[in-house]
Amino acid sequence: MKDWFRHDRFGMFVHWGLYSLAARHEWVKNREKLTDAQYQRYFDRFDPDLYRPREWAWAARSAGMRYVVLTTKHHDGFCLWDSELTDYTVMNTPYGRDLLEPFVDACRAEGLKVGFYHSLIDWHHPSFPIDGLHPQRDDEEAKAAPRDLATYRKYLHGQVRELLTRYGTIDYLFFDFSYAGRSHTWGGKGAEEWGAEELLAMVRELQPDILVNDRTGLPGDFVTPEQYQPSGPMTGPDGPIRWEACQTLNGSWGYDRDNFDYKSPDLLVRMLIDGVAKDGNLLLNVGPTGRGLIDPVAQTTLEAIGDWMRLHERSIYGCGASGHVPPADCRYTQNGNRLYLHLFSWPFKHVHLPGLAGKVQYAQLLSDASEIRLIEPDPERIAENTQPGSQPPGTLTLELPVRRP
Ligand code: FUL
Repeated sequence: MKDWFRHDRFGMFVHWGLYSLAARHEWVKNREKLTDAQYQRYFDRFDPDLYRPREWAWAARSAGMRYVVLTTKHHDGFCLWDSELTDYTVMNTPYGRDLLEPFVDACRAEGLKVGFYHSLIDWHHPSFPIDGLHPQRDDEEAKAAPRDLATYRKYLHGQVRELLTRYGTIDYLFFDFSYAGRSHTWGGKGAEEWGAEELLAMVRELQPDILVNDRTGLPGDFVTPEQYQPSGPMTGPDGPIRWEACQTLNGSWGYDRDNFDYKSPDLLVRMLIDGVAKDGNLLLNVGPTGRGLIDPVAQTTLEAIGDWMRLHERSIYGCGASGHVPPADCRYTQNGNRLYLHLFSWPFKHVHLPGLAGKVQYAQLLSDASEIRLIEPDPERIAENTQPGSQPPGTLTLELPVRRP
């Protein structure tokens, strides 16, 4: 059941909430130490009149993504659904309607798996401790007020219950905030503070087939390297570990109007390939605007990735790491006995594949199915040094078109 994740490889992350109106990073409340009263201006104006989740789902699907993960609640505590446990929800903004139901419906209509992101930390809840990462960290009066963590824990668990009981099958859950290398410890050990064991047990009971990440501080079904590519396949004591790199388009998860430091489609495609070559997934983020639109640069980027995927998806879906070692600046992805060679830079004519002599029956360009000539090592030519390049024995040579097709 959970194998869809390894098969599908590519998903869309959506960071969307009140911070999309500030339009300067999803941590704006924290970075600018905004009080609840100051942050309220976004709540009072949250009215995404152009919210059409079918358009998001279509954009994801056309880019070759197979699942979408939406922030149900980010660290600012704002809830995108009609929670019975707080008034701090979309229902009390000018928009006044649940955002998750149409999202879930849109994903299903496009045949996409449905994922929820949910923050374990909450800068709005009155019982959430004010630690060094809280926007009110310098407010001595607020810090002195008693805060009952058990109350917050109950709230957190209750909300997760709502999310997992109201919208049918949810395939994926991304809890934030503890994770290897940046474990969040507000006066405790993270996992204990938010009752991770109990929380995970509830999640598994409510949605037996769901995949959950490891950011509760306890092991989960997959790990989530953030904004970096791991150096290779991941393994643990019980064998291979599922992993998924989450990456931004421009360094910000939430809509960041003045930030044009976008990664190119070419780089993003290479990240996707690099991940699959290391047996991992890519969850690529978009931060829609406060009106609910994916901004034009992100849109164009997704379309360009989609163009590539249309011709090359066979080298992504169902593929994983290969036991063969690729030449420099190349990656292999493999599905059964099909080996896909990805060239990050295009050689002038020949590419040499150590260890593959005698092992390849046929080669073709994936983009146009045109045959690629195989040059098996010829001992005589090696002796005369007329074999293309002087390659070690066992090296297969491919003759490529001079111009990248
Ligand atoms: C981080 C969060 O703090 C970021 O805002 C973002 O949601 C990222 C995916 O996870 O830990």
